[in-house]
Amino acid sequence: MVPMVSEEVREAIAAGRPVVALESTIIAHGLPRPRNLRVALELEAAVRQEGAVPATIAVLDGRPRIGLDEEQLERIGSGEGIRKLGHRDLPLVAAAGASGATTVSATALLAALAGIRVFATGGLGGVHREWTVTQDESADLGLLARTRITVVCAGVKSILDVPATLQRLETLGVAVAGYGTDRFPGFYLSDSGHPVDWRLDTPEQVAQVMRAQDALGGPESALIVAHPVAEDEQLDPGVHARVLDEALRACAAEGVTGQGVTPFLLDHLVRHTDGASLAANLAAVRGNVRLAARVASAWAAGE
Ligand code: PSU
Ligand code: MN
Repeated sequence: MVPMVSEEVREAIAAGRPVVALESTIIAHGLPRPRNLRVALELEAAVRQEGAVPATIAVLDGRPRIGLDEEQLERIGSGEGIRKLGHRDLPLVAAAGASGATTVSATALLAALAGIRVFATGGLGGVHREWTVTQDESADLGLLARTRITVVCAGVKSILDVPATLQRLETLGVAVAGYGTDRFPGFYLSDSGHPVDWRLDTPEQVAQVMRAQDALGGPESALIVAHPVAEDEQLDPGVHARVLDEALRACAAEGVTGQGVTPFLLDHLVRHTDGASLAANLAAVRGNVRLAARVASAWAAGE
């Protein structure tokens, strides 16, 4: 199951030009159709505008693909026969010849294997509320503890237990820095209510940390660049608290578990906030993609 890297992405990697990996689960399972396909194309365009090459990652017919054309993005966007893939699913989907969208864990692994160092997404997975009962912790965290990649994200999804997730990241030894802030972002919200120990303010500073990681050696862990959505684009915190509470109760009442939990909660929020949560989610992802392209440029410039 050797990953297939598109010509454009392959050439950019070989020439040391900036490349940004993008995940596909957000397209297939995180955003409503048909808006999702437009968003996928828009995110790729934003990476290009900032001078980097986008590499959206997915698995099609058993083959991991790094860099998708429009037809392939349409397949992912249609959601038909598109499974949700964590990194543990990669050998299974390959052997089955099946197709799927990659979550943060699967995307980060495939990107790192291909030599892509910078990755942008919305919010990471993490430790779910009720973890003591369900043991539901996203595979994103464990994978980021052993993969050398820089992830630009708006923190972790606010549907999670944020302080528990921050604690797990500390335990796992994953570096976390706020971008332009001392507060850990809250995905739909600019501030999760929790502080972050380190702050970076420019793409060059992020690239410096990446170089320091490599110079130091040690465990091949990630760097999380936590970039908040602008305050005037965030979801109203009162609405967020109320609707999230309803969503969590609906999820429990309907008995949704495992991989279904995150898509269920995100969809519930979209439908019960008149699209306001979608607007905040998109604003966060757009900002992250642009920042990731600038980080990739600063990284490429220093090599
Ligand atoms: N960020 C978003 N929307 C999403 C996700 C992230 O803005 O849908 C996806 C990512 O792919 C992340 C996944 O890896 O949700 C986490 O799913 P789980 O909690 O099942 O591990
Ligand atoms: Mn889970």
